Amino acid sequence: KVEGIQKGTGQGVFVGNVNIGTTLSGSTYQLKDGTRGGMYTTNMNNGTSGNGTLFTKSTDAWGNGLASNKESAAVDAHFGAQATWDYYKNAFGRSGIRNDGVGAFSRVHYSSGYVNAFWDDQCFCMTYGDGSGNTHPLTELDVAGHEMTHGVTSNTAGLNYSDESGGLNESTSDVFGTMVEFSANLPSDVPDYLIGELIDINGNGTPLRYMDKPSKDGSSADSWYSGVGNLDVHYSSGVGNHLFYLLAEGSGAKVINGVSYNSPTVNNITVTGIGRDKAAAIWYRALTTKWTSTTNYANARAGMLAAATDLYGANSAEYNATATAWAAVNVGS
Ligand code: ASN
Ligand code: ZN
Ligand code: CA
Repeated sequence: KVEGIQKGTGQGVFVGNVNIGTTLSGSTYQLKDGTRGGMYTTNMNNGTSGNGTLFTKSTDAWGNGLASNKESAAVDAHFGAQATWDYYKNAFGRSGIRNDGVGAFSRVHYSSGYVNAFWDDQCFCMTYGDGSGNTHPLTELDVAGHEMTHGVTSNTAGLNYSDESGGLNESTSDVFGTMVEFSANLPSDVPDYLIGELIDINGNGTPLRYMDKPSKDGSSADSWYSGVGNLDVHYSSGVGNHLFYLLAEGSGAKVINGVSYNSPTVNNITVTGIGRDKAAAIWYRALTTKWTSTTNYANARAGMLAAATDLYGANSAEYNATATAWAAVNVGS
């Protein structure tokens, strides 16, 4: 084989069998994408500082699907970074998190028993813990898309991570994490409007969040009220997540890829969905050209209406659906 860009095979804990971008250097394969801005994946080996050690091996087949194989979570993370890159590139022509052609790197096996994942603007890197008992890595695809979208948000609107803007920041990450999941359309991670449905973070098989009816998690807001911004940002995000679900799919009962949803609305307003690609396009345009660090939910509505006008025209069906969907979560009705 010629040195340089390769297409390897991987079996992740959650992604199943996938193709991943790798590199051949001498006779050693590296978990480093020869395209997509050179993104790569490293092993923290339970440490918490430094950039970790690049995964390398003598063959180009990585992981075995089991969390006990240290490469498996790396395959998930590497695929997650690749799928997030591809989604933003294909949907919006965005080249990486900063739109500068540089791929972020990913670190897996961070700390021990660490039940979280996070984006860091300073290292321009993604980090994943191995979860409870080091047997449930946090390397699910919608989590990868969620976390890397925090980088997109901080390089665009810069939504402050508190008050209503913080909820909108979190919601932006859930929206595009979900869009990444739909775009990858993996048989072993069938796309849905649930967040973290595979990592069993609650220990009882339930997902972390529900976009059709956010209050199903016991804490998130389904609609706006004065003071919603005082909630933790992972709960005030419910207003935005519910708005996105309604705009994409519409109100009421619906089955998508075998999952049943039932999305309520304020005053029983009926919302007819415009599809997730258009809903995401309106959201992305608002995020990148309308919203600022202090945008609250009322401002978010105004920005999305302006974005819908730019993309589809004033009083287009898409504009009107955006207005109706915001009213259905008690914003600007
Ligand atoms: N996983 C958390 C989140 O993205 C970590 C954080 O950065 N707050 O919301
Ligand atoms: Zn987040
Ligand atoms: Ca999901």
